Amino acid sequence: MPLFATWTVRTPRRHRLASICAALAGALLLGAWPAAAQAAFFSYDGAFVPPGGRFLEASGVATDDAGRVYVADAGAGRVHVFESAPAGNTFISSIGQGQLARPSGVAIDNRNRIYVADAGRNVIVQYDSFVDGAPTRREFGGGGTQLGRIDGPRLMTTDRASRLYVVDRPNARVQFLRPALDGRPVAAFGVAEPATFLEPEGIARDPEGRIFVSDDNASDGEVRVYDPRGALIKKVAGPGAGGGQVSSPRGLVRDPVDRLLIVDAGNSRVQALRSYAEGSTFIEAFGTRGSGPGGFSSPSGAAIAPGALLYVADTGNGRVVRLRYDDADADGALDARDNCPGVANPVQRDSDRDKRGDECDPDDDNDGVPDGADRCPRSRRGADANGDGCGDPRSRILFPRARGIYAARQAPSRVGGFAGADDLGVASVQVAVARVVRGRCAWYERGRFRSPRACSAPAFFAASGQRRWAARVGVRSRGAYRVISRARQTGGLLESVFNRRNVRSFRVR
Ligand SMILES: [Ca+2]
Ligand SMILES: [Ca+2]
Ligand SMILES: [Ca+2]
Ligand SMILES: [Ca+2]
Repeated sequence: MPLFATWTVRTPRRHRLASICAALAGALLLGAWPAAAQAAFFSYDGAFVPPGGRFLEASGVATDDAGRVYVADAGAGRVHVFESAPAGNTFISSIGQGQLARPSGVAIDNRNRIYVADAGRNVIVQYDSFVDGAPTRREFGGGGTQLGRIDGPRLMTTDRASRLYVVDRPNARVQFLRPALDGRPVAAFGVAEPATFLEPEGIARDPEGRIFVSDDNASDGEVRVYDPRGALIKKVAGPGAGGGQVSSPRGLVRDPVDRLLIVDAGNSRVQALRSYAEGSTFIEAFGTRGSGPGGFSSPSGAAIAPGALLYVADTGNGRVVRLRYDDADADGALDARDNCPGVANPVQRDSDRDKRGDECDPDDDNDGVPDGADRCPRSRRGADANGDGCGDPRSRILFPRARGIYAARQAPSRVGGFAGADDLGVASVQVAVARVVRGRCAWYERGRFRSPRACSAPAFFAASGQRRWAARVGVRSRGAYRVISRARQTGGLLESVFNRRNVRSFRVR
C-alpha cells in the first residue's frame, strides 16, 4: 500500500459548487480565501474504453489542441481517438488498423500531426489526420543501432519546432528526429550511464530544452533530467514508495507551469513534482492498486488536456482514467494559473487585464469606482464627470461635413451623426443650429432662424434616434452656420464637453 496514496471519489458538480459557496461564505466571514492547498491535488474524474469494452494494451497517450485523446493500443494494433467533453470522452475513430503492429507511443505536434511509435515494426508512422482509414503519410526509422534507426520505440514527445524525441529502449537511448526531413536524425544520447538505467520508457521536455526520462524498472527505477545536449543533470526521482520516489516509472508529462507528472506504475499511482526551477520537489501522489475509482493496474502513458485534465493509460484495467488535477474550484483552470482560485470561474474573464479575474477583483474595470457602486462595472470609456463609473455621453456630427461649402440650392436640410454613453446607453440627442451674423447667432427654433443673440446660449431641440441620430433644419439663406450636438445618457447625465467632434461650421453661398 503506497504511503501517499489518496482516494478521491467524484462528487457531483452541484455538490462541489455548493461546498465551494459554503467554504467561500465561511472564508469571507473570516476575511480570507479558502486555502486551495487543503484540497487534493488530483481527483478522479472518470474513465473510458473503446468500442468492444476495453483496451487490450493501452500504452502511449497524447492529446491535440482540441483536447481529443489519442490512445495507442499495442494489443489491438491501432490508435483509438476520443472526443473531449465535460461529461466524458466519446469514441471518434481509430487509426492504423492493418498498418500498425504494436503501437507503443503516440505524440501530436503543434500542427496536430500524429506520430505513432510502432514497436512491432521499429518505425515511426506519421499521419495527417485522425479520420478513419487515414492514409499513412510517412514512415521512418527501421531496426538497428545506427543514428536514425530505432530498435524498439517507446514513448515520445515533440517540441515547438516539430522535432520528435523518441525513447529507443533496447538501445538505451533517446533520439531526436526531424519528421519534416523524412525523419532525419538530429542527435541521440545514451541514458545507460551511470549504470542501471537500462529500460528507458517515458520522456518529457521543458521549454528550456531539458529532457526528462524515466527508467521502467521495479527495483531501481528512476527519473533523470538531461540538458538539451543530452548531458545528465541530475536524478529527480529515485527508487522507493515514498513521496517523490518511484517504481517502474513510465509516462512523463510536463504541464503548463513546468511541473512534472509521473506515471509511477510500480506504485500504482501518479505523482506531481514541482518544476525544475523549484527543485523538482514532491507535491502529491494519487492512486492505489485496484480497479475502482482511484485504482490503477500497471499504468503506462499519460497526457494532459485543456480543462486541468490528466489522462492516464490504466493498462492492466483496460481503460484510460481521467483525472482532474490542481483545480480545487473545479472550473477547468489550473489553480496555479487560475485568476480567481477558490471560485469556479471557467471563463476566466478579466475585464481590466490586471490578472485578477472579475470574480475576484473588487474593481473589474480598474476605474477607482468599486464594483458595488459602479453602474458600468466592466467598462469605462473616457471621462467620468459624475463618478458613477461610466464614461460620459459623447456625440459626434457626421454631416454636414466640417467646413463644408455648399451652393444655396444644395444647402443641407438635415444634420446627423453618432452618439455613445458607455454601457448605460444614449437616452436622447439634441442639436442646435445657428446662422452666424457678425459674431452673433440666430438660433433655429420651431422651424425658423430667430433674431441674432449670444452664440453662448444655444437653443437645443430634439434629434431623432440615439446611437445614430439626425434632425431636419430648413437652411435656405446664404451665410455661415454652426451646428452643436449633445447626447443625454440613460439616467440623466448630459454631454458637457464641446469640441471639434460635436461642434461644426459650414457655409452656404
Ligand atoms: Ca481552478
Ligand atoms: Ca477559479
Ligand atoms: Ca481584473
Ligand atoms: Ca469600477
